[in-house]
Amino acid sequence: MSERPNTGISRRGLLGATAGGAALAGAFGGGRLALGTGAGIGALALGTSAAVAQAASEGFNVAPGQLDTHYGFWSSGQTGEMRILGIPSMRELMRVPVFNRCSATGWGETNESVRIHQRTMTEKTKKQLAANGKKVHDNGDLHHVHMSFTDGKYDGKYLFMNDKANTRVARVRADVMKCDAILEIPNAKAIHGMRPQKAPFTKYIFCNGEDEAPLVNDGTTMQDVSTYVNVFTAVDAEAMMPAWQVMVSGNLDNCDADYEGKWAFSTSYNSEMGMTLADMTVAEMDHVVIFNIAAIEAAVAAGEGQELNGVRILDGRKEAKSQFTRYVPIANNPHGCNMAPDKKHLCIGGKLSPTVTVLDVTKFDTLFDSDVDPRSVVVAEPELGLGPLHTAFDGRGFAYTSLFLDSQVVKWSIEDAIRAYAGEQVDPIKDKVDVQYQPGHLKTVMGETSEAESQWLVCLCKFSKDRFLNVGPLKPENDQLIDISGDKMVVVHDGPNFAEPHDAIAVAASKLNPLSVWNRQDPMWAETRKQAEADGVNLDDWQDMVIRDKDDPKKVRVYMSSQAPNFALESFTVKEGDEVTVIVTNLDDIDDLTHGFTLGNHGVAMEIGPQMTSSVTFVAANAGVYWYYCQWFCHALHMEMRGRMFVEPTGA
Ligand code: K7E
Ligand code: CUA
Ligand code: CA
Repeated sequence: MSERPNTGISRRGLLGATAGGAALAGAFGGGRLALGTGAGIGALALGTSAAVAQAASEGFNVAPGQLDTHYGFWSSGQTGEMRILGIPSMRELMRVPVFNRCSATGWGETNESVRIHQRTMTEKTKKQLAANGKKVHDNGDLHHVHMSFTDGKYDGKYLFMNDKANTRVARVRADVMKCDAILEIPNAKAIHGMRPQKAPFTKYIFCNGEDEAPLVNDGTTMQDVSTYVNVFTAVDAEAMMPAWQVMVSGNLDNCDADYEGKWAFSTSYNSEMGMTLADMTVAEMDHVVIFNIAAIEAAVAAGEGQELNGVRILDGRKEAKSQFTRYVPIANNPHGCNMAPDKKHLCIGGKLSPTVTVLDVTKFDTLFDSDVDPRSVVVAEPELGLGPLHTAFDGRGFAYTSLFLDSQVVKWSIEDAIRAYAGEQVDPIKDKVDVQYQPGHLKTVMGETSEAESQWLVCLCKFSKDRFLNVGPLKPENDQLIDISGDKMVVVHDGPNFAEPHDAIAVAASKLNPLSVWNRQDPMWAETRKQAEADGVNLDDWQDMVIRDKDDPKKVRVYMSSQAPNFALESFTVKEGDEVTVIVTNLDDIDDLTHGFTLGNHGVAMEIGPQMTSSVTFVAANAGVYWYYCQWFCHALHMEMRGRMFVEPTGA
């Protein structure tokens, strides 16, 4: 299908020999049905229990009381949260709500979290939500989590993540592991691929818009596909605001950035700008877009392009022939986009093609300097197996590619692939291992940084099939831990996971040092603090106050501190129809002493960590007595940590 050297037809050569794109897509989708017949079950490479025992002795089995060596940060797909796992134990350590509504912590309901949700919300979104009686979106589709970088290494400061469902990007502070910013990105649609700039530091978050739409999406040209565009966005990582945007030809899937801070690159599976599956797979070749950051920044500074919804947007489409972009043809419908820790090689997963295309990023300057063949930057294109999606890297020059259709991970040598492409007789494939089943992303520890390690690979499988007890029609996914320290890969652990982690990163524990107790001055509740000051309330001291707003007598603010096992207020009284804000400060200042506030029959619950202030606003619609209680077990008398809200009938 491309001009790559023919490395011989194997059973994995099937796709390369098929002509029709739609037929390929059919084969791809149908692959899961064929699964049961031996893609994995009979062929377990795991067979030698000696190998497993050896791996265990090398430390995958983290004993009770022992700590993991690495943090794993997992996406959760349509659940909308970020998860923290320990590696190598694969124990789930924490869930961090981001785009979802969280029953335990009140995320999406507390005033502090609603402010974060609404900070950059567009008027259109506000209108959409209000029409449905909502304050915030309470779903998200979080595919990718990545940490901020300094000089190509994780700096332990932030984690960034995308929401494909509602076109957003969020940031989690690594000091408290809480979301502190959500950005709704204007002009683009469906943020999918998302990566921080690796060097010299994470100035930008690069965000791919996956879905095409008219740039001014007001319904006037929606039937005219020629007015549709796709938009690439650079977000200012510190301000969490859009910095600039570039219109591109084709859609955008996954992205990554280089180790010099010069380029970003994105795969496109729909260079055709097709609206149907058949249309999206018709072309022999799609492409990777290369973004020239210096050229874009210069044009933005010079005021080129247009300003739309507060963002400067440049035209980087093919026909514009700008210095902002170059398009390198890649076999039909590529997916993964992974920069190797050697700082030189970019690997593009072929998906419908059984190949991974290796590009030399140090040659990208030549694409912008002259009219060379864009394929001249391709230095290897090994045929690896069926359905290559994503590639991970260790610190020894090996790459690991997930083969969705083959349900395997293939280990290969980048250097040998380059030699083979140049005509030498060398097989770049070093090992294959069966995984259960149909892997998407896979990650080595520290593998997307210049400090890649060579011990563990986590493979996130889309199907668990027969690996766990049957829990009904909805099955867990299966995240497998693979020991990659030896010549042969060994699967050492199955980790069931709920819908639906796409991607994960693994970070050495030494890179992080989260707080155990909040700083009382934390900006998370700065607005709440301002209101308290206006009300004459000292949030840092014992508070037991009920204040009725002078200007709006329907509004009541209830301030109460908490200290195990007491709320400062054993009861408070409001009137039917009042808009009540309850503000709770946890004055306990020791490790792991979280309180909560749950108000019976009001849909109200929130977390109040040590030294934290949280608040929630609701309307007391019905007269009567309602108990509130602490839902976080905090003390021998935790059950007794409760009080009453009296709601007086109107007119009382
Ligand atoms: Cu990173 Cu799942 Cu969104 Cu590939 S994507 S699998
Ligand atoms: Cu405080 Cu339970
Ligand atoms: Ca295509």
